[in-house]
Amino acid sequence: MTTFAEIAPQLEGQAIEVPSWAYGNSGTRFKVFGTAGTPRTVEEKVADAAAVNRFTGLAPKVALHIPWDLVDDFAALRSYAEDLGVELGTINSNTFQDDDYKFGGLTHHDPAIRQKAIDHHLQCLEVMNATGSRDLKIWLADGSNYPGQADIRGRQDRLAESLQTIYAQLSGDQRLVLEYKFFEPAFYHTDVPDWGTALAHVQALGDNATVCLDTGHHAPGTNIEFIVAQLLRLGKLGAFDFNSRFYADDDLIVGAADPFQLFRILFEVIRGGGYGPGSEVAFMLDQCHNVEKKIPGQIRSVLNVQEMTARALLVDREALDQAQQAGDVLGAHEVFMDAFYTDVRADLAAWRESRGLPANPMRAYAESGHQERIEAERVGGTQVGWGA
Ligand code: LRH
Ligand code: MN
Ligand code: MN
Repeated sequence: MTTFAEIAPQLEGQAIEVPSWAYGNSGTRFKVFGTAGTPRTVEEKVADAAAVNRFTGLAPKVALHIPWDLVDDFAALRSYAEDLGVELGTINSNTFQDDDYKFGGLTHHDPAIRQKAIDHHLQCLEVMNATGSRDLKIWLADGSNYPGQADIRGRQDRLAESLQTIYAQLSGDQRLVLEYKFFEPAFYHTDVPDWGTALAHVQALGDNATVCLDTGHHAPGTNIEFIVAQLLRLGKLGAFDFNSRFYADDDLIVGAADPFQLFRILFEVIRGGGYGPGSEVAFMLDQCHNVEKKIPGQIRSVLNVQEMTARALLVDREALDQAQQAGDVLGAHEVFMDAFYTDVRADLAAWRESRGLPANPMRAYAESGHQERIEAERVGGTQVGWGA
């Protein structure tokens, strides 16, 4: 049996990037509920991310979405973030909210619109140069609603060309990370619907292009940990967008819907060398908090990832290997489940305290008065939101 004390050193340095858009208002196509204390500026979003890091020690970077987080001076935003103890992380492009992209962006049949989408990505690269970000994350809403509406094959060819043009402009250790999603907003076909398509494109680009796996972007029943194992095996798992889902792309708190799935994913990450020093996999959250408070929602999320990481590290790999080699099906399963069922909360609390962090970050935040302060301070101005 592996003990918590044995795995504790491996929890050191765990970093989960938080998305700026988690702090803004969001909702469904039915309603966006405003929340007291919601940021009015990009700086206030960064400040909220910094609060999550202060209470947990787990979130040293905040991802930005362009143009939602467009500011005049990214170098200034960078030093503002650094003064608060966080860095600016992944830059996410956005070609899904401009009328010109009604029929696609990087895949569009009209070269002028395609060029506009390419230029947007080149602008994102400039932002990255100023923020010091490593990753350009591309998710495309491109697709079609009706059979016959679009030339599926032609769109793949144009996508490959557009990505090539963007990739050619990466500098230093910058990476292009391509995210897939099986449907929505397009309902018949999506141009990057699955990990196979994403992999085909990034493999054609080169070493600095990898795949982003958003846990909410799969059909029900998909074995996501298998995809993790395969992409790691091929050296092509670049990033996670963590969240959880009951039905579609729900963007709920990671680990809330299916903690066991999160455990299985993290086990494969660890098994495949995607965790710890030397790993290049970016752990990111991609979530919205529609009805709950946003900062505690993010604190809960990073703690869920930490908790399941600890449990996945607890799998007795030697015993598992022996049982597997012996063909001991139920023995192997038991080793796996023993780790999953181990409650690590008390150990984690003590571990946090030994590092000068609150034993219970959720309670510490609730008792800190921080929420009341931002609710009182942030009156006037316009609250930012998904799309603002
Ligand atoms: C698309 C997606 C993608 C976007 C984000 C806001 O569903 O997961 O990562 O950038 O949501
Ligand atoms: Mn995502
Ligand atoms: Mn999504």
